[in-house]
Amino acid sequence: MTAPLVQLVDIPQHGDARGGLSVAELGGALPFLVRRVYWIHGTKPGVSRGFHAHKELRQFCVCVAGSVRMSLFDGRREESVVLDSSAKGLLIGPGLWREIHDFSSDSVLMVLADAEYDESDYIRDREQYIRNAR
Ligand code: T46
Repeated sequence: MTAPLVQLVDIPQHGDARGGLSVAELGGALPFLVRRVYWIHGTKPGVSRGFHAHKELRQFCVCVAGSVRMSLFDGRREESVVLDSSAKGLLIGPGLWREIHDFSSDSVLMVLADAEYDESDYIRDREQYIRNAR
């Protein structure tokens, strides 16, 4: 049995009558120490992003507003998931090609990463990625 590419994690919810509060902490929803946070917002209509893999980086993606579709590819199999809830985090380990499509106009995709930005960790050439994945 092959492991699924899409790994969704439940994020504890502590909302009450005042509204929502979601928590991702080490030892809870988060399996790694966070060294960087970024968020993707204001994405223009029809735009897709990503189109790369990481050699080492681990990331935890939460769509905190709106929705996006994340597609993951390991060189053989492709799986896709719609992220539309701040109660679910998508864990993306190293070595997976990712593309992000179908951004809603109000989407905010927050990404927690286990390392600082490093362009040398990216594989941005799909053909090279597929060759390496074999
Ligand atoms: C990923 C997906 C989900 C930085 O300077 N620092 C950063 O931390 C990041 C993430 C980006 N940048 C610069 C590098 C580029 O000049 O911002 C520009 C846009 O980055 P990029 O084209 O890589 O953005 P996406 O949306 O295609 O990919 C991003 C992340 O880079 C990537 O790690 O997994 O979101």
